[in-house]
Order: sequence, then structure tokens, then C-alpha cells
Amino acid sequence: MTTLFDPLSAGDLTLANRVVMAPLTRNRSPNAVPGDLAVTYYSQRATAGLIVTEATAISHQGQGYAHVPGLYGADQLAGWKRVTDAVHKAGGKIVVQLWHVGRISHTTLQPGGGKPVSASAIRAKSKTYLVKPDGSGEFVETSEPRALETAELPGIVDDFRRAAKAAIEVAGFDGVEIHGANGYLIDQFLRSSTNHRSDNYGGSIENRSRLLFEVVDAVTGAAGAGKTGIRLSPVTPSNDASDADPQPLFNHVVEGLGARGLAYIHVVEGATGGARDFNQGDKPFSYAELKATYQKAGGQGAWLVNNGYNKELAEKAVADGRADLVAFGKLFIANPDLVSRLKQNVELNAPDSATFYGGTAKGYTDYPTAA
Ligand code: 8OZ
Repeated sequence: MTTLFDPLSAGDLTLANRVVMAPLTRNRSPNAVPGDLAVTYYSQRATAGLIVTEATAISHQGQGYAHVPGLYGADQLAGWKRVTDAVHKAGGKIVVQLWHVGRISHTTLQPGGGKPVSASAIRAKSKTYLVKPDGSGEFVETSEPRALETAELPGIVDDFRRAAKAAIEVAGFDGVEIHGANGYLIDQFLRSSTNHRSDNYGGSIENRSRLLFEVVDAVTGAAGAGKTGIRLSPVTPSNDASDADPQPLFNHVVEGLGARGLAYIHVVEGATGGARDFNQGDKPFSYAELKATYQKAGGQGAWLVNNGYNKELAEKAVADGRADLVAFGKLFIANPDLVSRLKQNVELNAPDSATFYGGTAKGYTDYPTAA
């Protein structure tokens, strides 16, 4: 019987176990540069089978929150190189999550103070996080976006390509994960509530998925398909995105991914950070159908699941063959040694939500390992 603690090869990634650190936004990289604290934080968690970094902006336009890191400046890449060196020295594997927020941004974070961009000019009923001049954080409404011109889309695809190439060649990552989830740019194109376009990137499922596939092809061309994963969240209401009929949309997406040789598919089940049985559309979403569709299309990547997993649920998912890998978020925030705690049934530290976003070492690098 397969356990969480068995090794796994996923594409080019050779993982010591099936326990994955989920991508977690922590807002502790001023000027978009991960610093000493990030080096400590990630290397403390290097016993994860795989670390997926916090979402990391591929371009200045892709930025949507204060103090989140980027991959588009030499100083940002140098900061990440220090992180990957430390994780590798500690025996871990780390991929970076490639992020364009689309409309989930604020004019004060955008180049020239411009409007954030999206599939359509529809404002999100959602908040972003800014830092005031005195250093304190605040949640504010996202700004009104503008719809991207068709002619601008190749530039966005190029930004993903450039970031993926630099992530591998300069920053030393083992791979990249495309952020296709949680109501950010790629998801804004996918879902019917946020994409009202009339060009060949809107309307049909094929059209709404077009940007995703162009990004996947650019990123796999730059990083190698065996070093590329993608994150999807078929039914999450995060960031005010929804789809009238998510099953055929996401079946189409994974069918297209099946032939593309990715290392893994990362699926958020239910509402991100919330109810696992959350649903959109008339029928309950079938993750089993999603996985079967991917595999029928030739997909051989690892199936990575996430959202509200505890040890029992995770062990069962892996033992049943429903998943190859399980990502843990909040548990990894609070337990740098989560893998050994799970393995040895050691009690877990409780995460402190007051220190999730922004701040200092408190609630970031000071959670204790078990004795
Ligand atoms: C929490 C706060 C800010 C951003 C996501 C990148 O949901 C995020 C995020 C989460 O994918």
C-alpha cells in the first residue's frame, strides 16, 4: 500500500515523499525581493517532498499585493537563488509558482499607476492587501480593471516564458507551477463570470482556455514539460470568479494538458481555504471524472490534491490511488517539520491567522520543531 512517506518521480522531479508544501502568500518580501527571512522559512520546511513557493509575480503588471515576491528583476532572482540554494543544501526540492493576478490588483501597485488588466473590464468584489507608509497593512477594494487588447496577449505569454526560463536558469528552481487557479488572470479568462470577450479568447470553452494553453506551451518550452506543473481550482469562488458549468470547462482543460507531458496537475478541491464540498453549477463537480479525463488523454503527471487535508484524509487519498501527492497549507505554516510530525504522530502546532499576511519573523520563522 502506498503511503504519504513513499518517494515519487513526477516528470523530472524526484521527490522523497508525497507531502507537498502548498503555495502560501505571506507578504514578507519588500520591493518584491525574498530576503533572509524567506531563506530561513523555506529551508526550515525542506523535508517536504516538494515545496511550492508562494505565488510570485511574472511581471510588474502581474503584481496585486504589497510585499509579494517577483521573478522579473535581477535582485528578485538573486533573492530566490539564495532560497533555492538553502533548500537544496537542506535536501529539499522547490518549484516557484508563476503568477499574474489580472484584475486582483490596485492602481498603486501597477506600472505608472494604471488600471489592472483582465479578460474583461469587470471589477472584482474582492480585496487586496496594501502596506501604508507607516508599515502597517490594510485590506482595500481591488481597482476597476481594463480588458486586455487581443494584441497584448502575446506579451503576457512572453512574460510567463521569460519568468519560467529565469526561474530555472538564474534562480535555480527545480521546476515551475503555473498559477491557473483562485480567480487570477488565467482563471479570469477561463470562467464565464469574468470573461465576456468577443474575440477568440472568449465565448466557447475552447476560446476561454486558449490563453491557458498558450501559457502552458510557452512555459514548458522554456522550463521543460517535466519541470512544469499547473494549479487549477474548478469551483472555488475565490476573488469573485465563477463558471456556469465548470465540469466541461475543466475537463477540456485537463484533456488538453494530457498530451503536454507535465510533471503534475495540482487541483484545489472545493472553495480554496474553505469548504471541500463547495460547488458551482447544477451538479456536484466530479474530481474523479477530471482525473480520468486527464489520464484518458494520455496524461501521466502526478495528481496533486489540496484543500483541508489532514493526515487521515491524505493517507486515504494516497492509499486509494485517488491522489499521488497531497499539499498542506496552514499545517506547513505552523509546522516546519510537518513530514516527521505526520510520520511519527506528533501533535501539531496550531497556525496563528493573525500573522499569515505581512509582518516579521513572528508567525513566519519562529514555529518550533518537535523535540
Ligand atoms: C491569499 C492572499 C493573497 C493571495 C491565492 C495567491 O489564493 C493567492 C493568495 C492567497 O492563490
